[in-house]
Amino acid sequence: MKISKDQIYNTNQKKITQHHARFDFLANELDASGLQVNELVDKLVAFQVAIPSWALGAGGTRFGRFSYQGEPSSLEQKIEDIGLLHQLTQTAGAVSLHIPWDIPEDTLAIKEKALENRIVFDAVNSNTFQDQKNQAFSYKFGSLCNTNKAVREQAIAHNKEVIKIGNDLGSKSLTVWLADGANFPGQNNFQTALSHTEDSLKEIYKYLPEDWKLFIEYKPYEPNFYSTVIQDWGTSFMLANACGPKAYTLVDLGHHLPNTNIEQIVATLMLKGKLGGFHFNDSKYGDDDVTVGSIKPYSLFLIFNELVYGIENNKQNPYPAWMIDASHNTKDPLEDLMQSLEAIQIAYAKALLVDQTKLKAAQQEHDVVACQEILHAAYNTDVRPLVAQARINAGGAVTPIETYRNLQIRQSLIDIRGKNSVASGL
Ligand code: LRH
Ligand code: MN
Repeated sequence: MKISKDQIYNTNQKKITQHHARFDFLANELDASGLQVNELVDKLVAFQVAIPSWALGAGGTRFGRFSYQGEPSSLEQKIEDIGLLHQLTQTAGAVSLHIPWDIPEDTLAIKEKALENRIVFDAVNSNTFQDQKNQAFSYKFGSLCNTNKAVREQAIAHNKEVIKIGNDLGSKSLTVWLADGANFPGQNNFQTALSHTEDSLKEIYKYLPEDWKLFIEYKPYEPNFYSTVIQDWGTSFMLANACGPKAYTLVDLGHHLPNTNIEQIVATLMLKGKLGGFHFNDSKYGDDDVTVGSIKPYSLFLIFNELVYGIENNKQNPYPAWMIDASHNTKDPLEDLMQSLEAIQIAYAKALLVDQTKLKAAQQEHDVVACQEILHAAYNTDVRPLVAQARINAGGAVTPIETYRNLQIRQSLIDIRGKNSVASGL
């Protein structure tokens, strides 16, 4: 299913006058404070976020899953849905696949489909946190950390298989997240588990193509509830350094204990050249995987403030990979993803407004009040006209969700796919 340029143009026409009024007002404000508005808009146009292939249907919890009608039931249909998101938002130009949930049956056909939808393949994700049918050894007691060598070798082999699949598709990075850990004190020897994990990751690292990256994702708990081998940024950072220059830490915003200062972790990793990328989402309690910016938008702004500073000052850190990792329990998955994409663009745009030179000077002077005033001046600027202008310049919708609803896209997907089509994934 595709949306025609005319459909987007016609729905935009109803909004364009109001948009121009808002944009001109903001542009004059920003111009007056010496900012290059066109440069800001170009940066937003260039900012592309990868959509997780496992989050295009309804998500669920152990207490239940309420399916969403018209879900994509094949990888082709998932790429089509990401194509729809990209047509409307112009900022969803990539997909992050999860293997084996999304093994391409026909690699060439999938590459063709992606090209047609202007979608590139970002990081591929391995999965050694679930047992597949006719799998020789279970991952119940861990994968890369398992005391049983045969289990570790099976998990290493799976990661090599995922690299091969990704390489055929044109992906350039592998994300490893391990559920490995323990539910009870005494269940695991921490040192043995960590050493096995390090040695196993080094085996996988050796298999990485020259121009690839390895992203090591950390998480404090779930599904294990006493200990997780790669529990925090420090452990991931240590393992990335142990593997080598192509290994980096991946920051999933939901993988932090309450009140963790994530923006400081981001600054530290960028200074050390080891920030590989993000899984954007939001949360109030645990790994809730809810809509980006829906719970802690100021924290997201502070993270982007460190990212903008780091991209400018830490040339030792490669350009990070931007990915969403969310689960949609009560919203239309596509509307939820459009809200997340908007929140990411808004946080980035506000961070681009921070006067870093003035901030540095105020920090030098220990003018604590001025430091906050400078951040809040940016944060309290309504940048939505900038983000909308970036979409318009790239051929997208002024208001993606409204356009999606006006064009009754969900109903069209249901008409094509039926009410009971289910997407693979979480
Ligand atoms: C683990 C995680 C990881 C994925 C999974 C779908 O919580 O964030 O990134 O593999 O979600
Ligand atoms: Mn994640």
